[in-house]
Formats: sequence, C-alpha cells, structure tokens
Amino acid sequence: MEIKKIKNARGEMTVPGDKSISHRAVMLGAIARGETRISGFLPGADCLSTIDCFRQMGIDIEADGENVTVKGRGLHGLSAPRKTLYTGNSGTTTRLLCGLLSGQSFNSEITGDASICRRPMRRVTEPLSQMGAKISGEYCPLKITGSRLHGIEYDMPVASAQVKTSLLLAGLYAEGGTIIREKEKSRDHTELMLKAMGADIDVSGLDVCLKPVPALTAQEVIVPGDISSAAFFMVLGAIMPDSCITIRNVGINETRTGIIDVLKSMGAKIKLENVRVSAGESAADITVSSSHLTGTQICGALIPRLIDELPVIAAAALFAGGETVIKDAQELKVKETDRIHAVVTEFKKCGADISETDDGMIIRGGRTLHGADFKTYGDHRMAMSLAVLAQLAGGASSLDDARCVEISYPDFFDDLYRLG
Ligand code: SPQ
Repeated sequence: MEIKKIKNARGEMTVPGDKSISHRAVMLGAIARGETRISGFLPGADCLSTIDCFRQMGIDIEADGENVTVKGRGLHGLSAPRKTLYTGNSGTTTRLLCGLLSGQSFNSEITGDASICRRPMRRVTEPLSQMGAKISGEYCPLKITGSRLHGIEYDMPVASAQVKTSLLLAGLYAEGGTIIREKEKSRDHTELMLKAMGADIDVSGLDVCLKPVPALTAQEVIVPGDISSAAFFMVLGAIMPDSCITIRNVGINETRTGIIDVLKSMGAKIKLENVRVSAGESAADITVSSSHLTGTQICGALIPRLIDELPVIAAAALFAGGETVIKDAQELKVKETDRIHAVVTEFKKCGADISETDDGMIIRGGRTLHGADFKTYGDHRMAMSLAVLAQLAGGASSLDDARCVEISYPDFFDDLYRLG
C-alpha cells in the first residue's frame, strides 16, 4: 500500500477504545454475576478474538461496534469449549486465558496465528504450574487440564501485565491467597477492574495480594481511548511543521503515560485538559503541537509504562536533535515481532542513523530521510509507526501489508488522512 502524504496535521479526533481494558472487561464480565455493559469497546481483531473465545465457552455476548454487553455467568459458569480456542494475533487473550482456564473443571486447548505460536508462554505456564496448573508446552498450541489450584507468592522476573493478570485470574480459583511481587510497575487495569467488581485485592507498592471471593459483580465499564493508539498522533503532531492535534478522551492511567513523560522531556508541546476519572481509570483530552525535539534516554521503570509506544518514539527520535538511547527494553523482542530488529532494519531503509543493541537501540536524529518500501512484519504497531515516519521522509513510501492495523486500530489510515 502506498502511504499518502499529508501536509500538516491539524484538528480534533478520537482514537478507538483501550485494547487492554476492552479485553479485561469481556473476560471479567464473563465470570462476574450479571450484565457487564461496556461502552467505548475496541472492535479490533484482538478484542474480537477474546469475544469469540468466551462465546465458545457459553457466554452470551451482544456486540455492536463499541457497545458490548457480556451476560456473566459467575465464577463457575464457563462451559467446556467444543473446539480449540483460537486467539488470533493476541498475546493478551492467550496469556490471560491460560490463567483463567487453569482452575476450571474442564480441559481446554488454546492456539493462535503464526506470530502467537512463536511467542513465549513459559512466563505464564511456569508460575501457573507452581499454583498446581497442568499446561502442556511452552508455545501454542497449549493443552490445559483443569485442576485444583493453590495460591502462591511469586516474584515476577519480567515486568509484564499479562503475566500478573494471568496469575490473578488463576488466583480467583485458588485455595488461599496469591501474592505477586512486580519487578517494575506494569499496567494495572486488571487490579482496578477486579476491585470495582468486588474482588478482595490489595495493592501496596509493587505487591499485589488477591484472596478468592465467592463472586464478582458485573459493572458498567466505560473504556477510554487507547493511549497506545493516540501515541501515533501525538508523535505526528510534535514532529510535523504547522501541526496541532487534539485527541479527545484518551486514557491517562499512570501506568501507561510514559509516552507523555518522554515526549515532554524531548521538548514536545503537550497539554492535558478535562481530566476525569471512571472506576479508577483517568482520561483526558490531549493537545500536541509542532515542537523542536531533542534526544533523550529511556530506560528502567519507564519502560513498562511505554513498552508498546517504543517503535513510534523511535520514529520521533529520528526528527530530534542529538542522540536518543533506549535501554532495558529486551521485552520488545518477544512482541508480535522482534520490534528492536524490525524498527532498526526498516528505519535504516530511509537513511536513518540507528543501531540495534541487546536491550534497545541508539538513534542519532536530524538526518535527512527519504521514502522507502517498508515491511510491517504483520505487526500493527510497526505499520502505524512506519506510516508516521513516512510523512516526514522525502519522496514516496509504501507498506507491504497494512491490513495488520485491524488488530488495534481498524480506521487508522482514515483518521490519519482526515487530519491532513
Ligand atoms: O496482546 P499483545 O499481542 O501482547 O499486544 C501488545 C501490543 O503491542 O498491542 C504487545 F505486543 O500489548 C501488550 C503489552 O505489550 C498488552 C498488554 C496487556 O493488555 O496486558 C501488556 C503488555 O504486554 P506484557 O508482556 O508487557 O504484559
């Protein structure tokens, strides 16, 4: 697909609902008592995979675009799926289901697309087996034998919301409490939603403690716009001359706002207005305008707060003066593709000065860039980051496969071109 160029980026927009919150609303809604009404749901391919899996386990889910109603059947209301649960391209669906299905009274099998079958599952299967779970294999397809579970105390070796959530979902079915100690704080949407639904959950610093309860109670869930999708337009607004974009109703949960902190530290003009809170999740309108950026260091506890935004932050760094160093981001290697290798390989095609390191990349900004024929590796975040980069590279650019934006942002290109 040829990427059309826009002259500048001006105007107001919204982005689709938060992917992480949308998945969790369906999953927790399915095992809560009563109807969970979700508005602002993300009807992207990953979240539709989650809906499909729960329908196969007997949950009645009415889905009409952004409005979804999940008719919860209680903690023990799921029924055995008649066929293998297919999670598509979604790491979140796959890993969270592992935890949820471990403690059921039935057996199940999970698999996904080629990318999912390459993504490591040991990070969830190992601690789950300590809880008594029986899961065969370290890669999909995974066979899960429903088992009696017991709580554990677990020090997480990687900062991962998926691992944490998987263990919390298993913990709902375990005998005794489950204590999870995070290495660094990862996104906490599960903790907030569990609390709102009546779970016995306590968060203190990096410790999360959960005790089983007889039932969760359905809630209304208002999903804010996904900051990971807004990130593409925040970067675009900052790097394009004569630009000013207001993105309305974006989730600004502190565990996700690393992109705002980094862009500000690079000198971006960013303003947050109309901050509001619903069930512990904050949202705001974000305005970004053309800025002169300078390079920065991104590492440590900041990484989990912007892990999915690193490809587009790397694109911003190409247009910043000086050097940007990204460290401690080895997790990028086990996403939909190896995002360190993919970013470095593709950005070099347009003349970027960028090098790959073991746990990140070094970008020297300010070069003149030219258009190129880019590969997306079937990775939605690569496709959208390259589309942003292509706007400022001289000449034409194309993407080999742009359809992957369906995963998290089906209308991405329409929204991009509308701004121009
Ligand atoms: O669901 P999936 O495929 O893992 O999606 C990604 C993404 O870029 O959309 C990662 F590839 O987001 C993850 C994120 O990186 C979603 C997520 C969650 O909802 O809990 C947590 C992060 O992953 P992790 O491994 O750090 O827990």
